[in-house]
Amino acid sequence: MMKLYYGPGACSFVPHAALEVIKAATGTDFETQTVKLHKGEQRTPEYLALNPLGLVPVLVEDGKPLNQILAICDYLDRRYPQAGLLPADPWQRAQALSMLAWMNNSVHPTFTHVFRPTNFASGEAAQEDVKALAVTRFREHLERIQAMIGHASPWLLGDKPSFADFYALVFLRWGGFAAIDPASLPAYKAFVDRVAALPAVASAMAREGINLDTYKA
Ligand SMILES: N[C@@H](CCC(=O)N[C@@H](CS)C(=O)NCC(=O)O)C(=O)O
Repeated sequence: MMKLYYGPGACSFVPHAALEVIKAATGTDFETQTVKLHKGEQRTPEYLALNPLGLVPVLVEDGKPLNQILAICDYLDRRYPQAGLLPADPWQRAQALSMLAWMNNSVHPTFTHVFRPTNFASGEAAQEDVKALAVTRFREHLERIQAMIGHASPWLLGDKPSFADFYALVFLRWGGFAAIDPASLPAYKAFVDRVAALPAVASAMAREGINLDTYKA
């Protein structure tokens, strides 16, 4: 049985929600293992054997680990095409991967600068500066996603909810932690409410023990 290692509220939510979609579409069950990032569980020798970078997610299939969200998304789609997680048409599929690559290699690392400024500057003032600029850049990314949502039909990758929608939910939640008020991105917020109401997404959120209410004024 496939097993996903995830951190509650982390980017691992993207494959987690996808596994729930696959389960609903095909009956394929999966196991999960929580990795408490704040407790450093991603740096134990056992975990580093699965992912030497000490990051979630890891998908284990037949006892073998697969790292990196994009690779996991591609694998899940090819293994369970019935779930319709990525478009079948080659051009549409490449466009979908383009959006996911941008989310994974640009939007996501911008937030890493907000969350862990100590990784990017040594002095306290410099860290505050890194964080403040990263919040500005992150907000710009959220506005780009809001513009993409304006063209969603009805989901970001087309007629079926998928990875990009789940990533969009994760990013808006993270924005709340960075004091970005979701009410200031109303179309984005309405979209995420719609994503969160999907039964597969609601199941993954319940298992992770997370909600959308991360913003504190
Ligand atoms: N590019 C990686 C990014 C993974 C990543 O950044 N994971 C974060 C959580 S969102 C993590 O595990 N952080 C733990 C840490 O920094 O110690 C992927 O796609 O899997």
